[in-house]
Amino acid sequence: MKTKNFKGMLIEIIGDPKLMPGGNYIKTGKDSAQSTCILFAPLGEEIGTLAKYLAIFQKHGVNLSHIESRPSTKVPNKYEFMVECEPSGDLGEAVCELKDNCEYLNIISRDYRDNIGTVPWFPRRIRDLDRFANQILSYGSELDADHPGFTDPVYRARRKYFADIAYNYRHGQKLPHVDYTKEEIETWGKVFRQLTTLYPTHACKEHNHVFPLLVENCGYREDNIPQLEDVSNFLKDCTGFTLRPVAGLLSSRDFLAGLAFRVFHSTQYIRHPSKPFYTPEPDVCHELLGHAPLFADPEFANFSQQIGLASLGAPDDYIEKLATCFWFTVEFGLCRENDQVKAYGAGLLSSYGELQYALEEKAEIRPFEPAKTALQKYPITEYQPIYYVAEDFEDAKEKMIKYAATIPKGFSVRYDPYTQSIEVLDSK
Ligand code: HBI
Ligand code: NLE
Ligand code: FE
Repeated sequence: MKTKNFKGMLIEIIGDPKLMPGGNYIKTGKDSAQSTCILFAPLGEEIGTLAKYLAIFQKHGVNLSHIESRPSTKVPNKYEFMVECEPSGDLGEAVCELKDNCEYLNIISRDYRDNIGTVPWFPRRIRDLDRFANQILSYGSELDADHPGFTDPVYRARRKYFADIAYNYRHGQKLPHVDYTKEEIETWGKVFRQLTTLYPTHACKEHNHVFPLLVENCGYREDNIPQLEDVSNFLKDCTGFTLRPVAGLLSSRDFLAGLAFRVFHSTQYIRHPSKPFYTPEPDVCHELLGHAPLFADPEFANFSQQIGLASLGAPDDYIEKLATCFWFTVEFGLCRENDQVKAYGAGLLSSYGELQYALEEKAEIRPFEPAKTALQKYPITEYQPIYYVAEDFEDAKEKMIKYAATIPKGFSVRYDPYTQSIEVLDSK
């Protein structure tokens, strides 16, 4: 969406990276609603010119809350900088001066005031998802000091390797094939062996139905980490869902938008071997053992896509509500099966520790009711104190559709699977 901003300069607002609440490993930054993010590439060949650019912000009194340099996606062999600016000083002047001294510059606005009266940008065609690659909130190799892999140089190098492949992936390419190391396969093996002892009693029937098919078709085994490509092809045959590698954490807006296209952004690295049974971060165990089986279920696929469609162009506060609904369903949902409660949330199905805990009846359990569930706060680095129970996926989907109708948008959207694009219908 093109819009005027910063003293009439034409800029492009690309989404609104909103973050998950709280957390240790997963960076949340400052109040993202108030900060503005700028991406720019230095002029010429020199690298290490960051100081020169930082002086421009200093001159205009702009405080920065985050500074990052990374390979440019636009120009090969070039670096770009990403900075997050607090609302301070004369940002307009700083941007003008920067623009004159840059190869390119993009403003990714995170300021509500810039979006008044406009609809946040959203992808219309499946290739538009390529835009998210350079809007990662934290690159998959930037580990926080409390991450179990923080002081492990081998692990960090692997995380960089995985982040780089995902960063360079574009729609239509073959999904990158990875040779996992012996240690990585051992970690997967531990997770796989323990979880598969619980699935028959703890996982929902849909998960238990699909799992043997993944064993048969996609190389799900204790001694093999399946390839995203094989799993993606399998899902495509079942429900049209596909996987796409992702270099790090996406904003809720971007992550949910993928679901509108039946695209699931998947990490490919594996958790650190010291914490096999619970990690707050998504990893290949979480994506392939937790998420993938359910995306093969038609009702669950419909439900997930509905959350995605509801998110397109939704205001920020509703993105947060939808992300919360996603959290308590797709990530940590429980469902009723006869007179029992089973797990269908991927965060449970990929954590041996939390899967046991969630069904021990120590945590509080409430019925899934989007309008209420959407307001619940939750921790992201420890077991959930509250879980929500769905009757079944169809019921959850109907409820989501009703809830989505309450989101203030001046338009509605429909997905056209033939063209893999979103049709926008102007009046509701
Ligand atoms: N980004 N890469 C990635 N993986 C996720 O699982 C993920 C994300 N961003 C947000 C998110 N999950 C959700 O918890 C909601 O905010 C949508
Ligand atoms: N806690 C989950 C696990 O250990 O597999 C991952 C959750 C990702 C949101
Ligand atoms: Fe997940």
